[in-house]
Amino acid sequence: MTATMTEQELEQLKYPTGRRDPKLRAGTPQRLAECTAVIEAFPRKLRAAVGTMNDAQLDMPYRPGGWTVRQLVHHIADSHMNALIRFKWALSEDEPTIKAYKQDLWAEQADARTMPICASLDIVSGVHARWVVILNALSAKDLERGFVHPETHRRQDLAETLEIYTWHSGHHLAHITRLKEREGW
Ligand code: NI
Repeated sequence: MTATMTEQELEQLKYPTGRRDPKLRAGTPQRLAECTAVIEAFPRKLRAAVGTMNDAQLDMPYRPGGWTVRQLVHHIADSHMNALIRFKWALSEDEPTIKAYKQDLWAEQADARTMPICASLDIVSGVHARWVVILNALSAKDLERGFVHPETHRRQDLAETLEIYTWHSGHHLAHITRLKEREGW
């Protein structure tokens, strides 16, 4: 697969659910409910996807040159912890400037490369449980609250942010489930 991989095959491995549509905003009550359902179901789906994998399988890159499944699971915890904090900042302060983090360097640190995934599965479960309670309490006005990115200086509201993490959940879950399909695990 590696030697003859086309651009299109690599794109498919990198973006198994497609690239994120940057125009999407969870701005209607129906879409908010759909995204909340994805956020709520995700920890269970992630556990189901990785629950059958042994250590050798967890240390396999999900694509050539990509993170291992272990790094992916720890990355999801890193990313969604930051996401919950961004929601809480935006809901408690006026247009706060958030703290960016270097996700590639976080994924290279010892915890992400070597630790059993159970700690991060528990983080994801806890973070998503709290996130869902917040999402269920959001008003239309709350969804328009936002934060500012320190590097791009771009303002991002919570309706857009929720779409990003709805996509992000399915994106990484598909990395794992597609790898298992390809490997026949
Ligand atoms: Ni990611």
